Amino acid sequence: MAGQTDDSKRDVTVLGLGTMGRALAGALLAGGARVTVWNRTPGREGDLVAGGAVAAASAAEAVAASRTVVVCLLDHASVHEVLDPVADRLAGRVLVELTNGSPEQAGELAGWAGRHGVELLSGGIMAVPPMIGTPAAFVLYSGSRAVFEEQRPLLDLLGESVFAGEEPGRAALQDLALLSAMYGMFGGVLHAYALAGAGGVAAGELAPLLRRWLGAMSDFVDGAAAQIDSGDHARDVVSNLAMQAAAYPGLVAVSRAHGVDPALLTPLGELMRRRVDDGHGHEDITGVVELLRTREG
Ligand code: FVH
Repeated sequence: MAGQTDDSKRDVTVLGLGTMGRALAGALLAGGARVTVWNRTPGREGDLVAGGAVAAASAAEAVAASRTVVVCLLDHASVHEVLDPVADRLAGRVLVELTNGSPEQAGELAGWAGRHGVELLSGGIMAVPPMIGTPAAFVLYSGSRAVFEEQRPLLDLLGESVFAGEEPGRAALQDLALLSAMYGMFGGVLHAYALAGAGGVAAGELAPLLRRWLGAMSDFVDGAAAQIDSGDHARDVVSNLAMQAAAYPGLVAVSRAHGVDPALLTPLGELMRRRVDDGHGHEDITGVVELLRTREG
């Protein structure tokens, strides 16, 4: 990166102007970057151009405009569809890939980038579009630490930049782990609203209680990490699994009795019961993680 000027670090191209791509481009513009944008379907760049962005006529033109190229498209296949034809132009530039994907896809793209002389940072956006550019947003990156540090002033315009490691798939792995937890929470919240609603309690009435309860229970995250990393699920147990497994069928039965499908609850209940049956009732619920591992990690 020798010879780079501060100005050249603030030239950035955004490929893909979906809901997220537009938010990314908007935050970069707001942060003072010179932004070039391109989208497969024209017409999505209007407000960005009004805000100072340059609309490129083609992906090739867009890539040529900046040393840093951010790509945020629907999926891995669309990334290759857009980038393969412009690989030669990307050589010597930094590609910041923010499309959702798997660790394996990130690894594949890292190989592709290496063969084409492209510096790759693979990112995982931990934000929804309105959060981009606010302190609530953070983005995970993997790739070369030197490239990450060089790009950081630009990346920080999107949200807090968190370096996940040099292994290409690491950001994607952490992103998907965080999304798994998010969907578990979404499932729990939806079940809670369905059950409360079946008994005549409106979601809006339950909401402040739910927010308070989930906030208090978020301490589980750190305690569970200590138990899981030590492999000692009997350490610092507050509510043992046998007790929880005994109470859990009540949630399922009451749901059924109120006409609410317990589909989102039953898998965890079955795992808890198996773990108790295997002799781990004195431990914490974190021992369930041992049943989720289908091969040695
Ligand atoms: N939006 C969100 O809440 C989440 C937050 C976390 C990160 N995700 C991931 O971000 C990627 C983009 O998501 P998005 O919300 O911008 O998605 P869309 O609004 O549907 O825009 C999709 C863009 O992809 C373009 N595109 C699709 N297929 C192709 C293709 N074959 N060739 C070129 N471009 C393609 C599409 O273009 P167009 O349909 O307007 O022509 C949009 O620009 C995604 O990975 C999320 O998982 C978002």
